[in-house]
Amino acid sequence: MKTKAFIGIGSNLDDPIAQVKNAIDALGRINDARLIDASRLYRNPPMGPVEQPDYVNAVAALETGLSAEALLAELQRLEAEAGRKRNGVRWGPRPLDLDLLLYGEAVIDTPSLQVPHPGIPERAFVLYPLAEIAPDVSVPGMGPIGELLAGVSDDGLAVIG
Ligand code: 5RZ
Ligand code: CA
Ligand code: CA
Repeated sequence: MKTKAFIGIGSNLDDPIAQVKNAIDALGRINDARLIDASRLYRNPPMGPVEQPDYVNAVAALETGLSAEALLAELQRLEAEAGRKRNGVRWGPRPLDLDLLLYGEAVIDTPSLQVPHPGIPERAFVLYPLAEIAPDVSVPGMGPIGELLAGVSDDGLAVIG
């Protein structure tokens, strides 16, 4: 069974634009995954409690035969390859963050994986690029992307290039 999955990409260290572009390429090289689409890149201020540099964010769509758990393991491998250190600072700066946003219409809630990603509804840096490549998607348990988008401001979100 092939499943369409959406991946949130973020970077705010070590040349974020290059990190995000490299990550999109690397997603397409995952075994048993094919890159279907990728959004433009968006620069935007950090959300959350930690003071840190601005982020570059994007969203990619994959078609994959991998399970959600196997895909998550591949995302974590790519984060580590980009030099990400697990230093105990939650929500701190990182050279690469890859989030499994959606995995088909699956709802998964385990200690290691929550899908849909619980941060989707309040994060403009996820919703705008996701809507760009999937304007008709509905987020299981959260609603149509158009309705979610109407609930957040695009203030501070700038398309790169
Ligand atoms: C958001 C954490 C709200 C706590 C978060 C990114 C609260 C970010 C990113 C931008 C983080 C997070 C997790 N800001 N902040 N882009 N990641 N712009 O989103 O990828 S930390 Br409250
Ligand atoms: Ca993450
Ligand atoms: Ca994230």
